[in-house]
Amino acid sequence: MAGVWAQWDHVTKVDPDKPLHNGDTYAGIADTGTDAIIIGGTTNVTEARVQPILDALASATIPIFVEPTYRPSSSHTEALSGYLLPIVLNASDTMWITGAHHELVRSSNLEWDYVHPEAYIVLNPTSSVATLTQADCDLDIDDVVAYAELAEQVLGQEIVYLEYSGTLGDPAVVAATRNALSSAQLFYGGGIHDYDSAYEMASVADTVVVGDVLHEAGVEAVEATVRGTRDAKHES
Ligand code: 1GP
Repeated sequence: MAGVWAQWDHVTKVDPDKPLHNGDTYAGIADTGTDAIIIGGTTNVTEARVQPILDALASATIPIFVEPTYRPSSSHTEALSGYLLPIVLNASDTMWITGAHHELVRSSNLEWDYVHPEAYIVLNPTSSVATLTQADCDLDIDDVVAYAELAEQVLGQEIVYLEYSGTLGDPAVVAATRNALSSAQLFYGGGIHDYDSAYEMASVADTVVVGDVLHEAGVEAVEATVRGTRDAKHES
């Protein structure tokens, strides 16, 4: 059975370490038309920071997932659909390939039906995720495509995530990566900030993820990215 993410064209990532834009509410994010919310970030995705956000989203009807950097005490609740566990394929620090995950499995009691891996390929060398994971971002298009094929065909990953966090990526790389996948869902994240950038990336990825635009420009700007995504999908 395909994962729920097969239905997602547009995802909004909420970083619990960053404030919302002036006057925005968490509940307002669910009204933008985005298909799902992921609560995640490079640092401080702790239960203490995540729980108030889940509480504020209690009436949301879209799926809400967490990329935890903590040991969750429960697998899912009414407000929480489950956990997405990033595996950074091009990390040089193995902590981010199996290390943190091993510790999580050893020390928690998760229900596996609610836990899904995401195969990240980190591509912006100046991003904090690249620094933390010591990602090798010196990759040409064939390298990226090979990581994606490795993810799907060897490691059995259902989500491949091109992570350009903080900068708009190369649409040719995204398109080539999607062409190389057979059924895995290609997530693209990085630098989407308006209608046009969303349209461009939604034309070449299965799912686009917006993050900074929420915190820096607010829910109306997120709505513009939803419109760009919808238009791109209608035309494809
Ligand atoms: C970050 O991929 C997401 O994990 C989105 O990136 O913050 O650059 O939108 P931005």
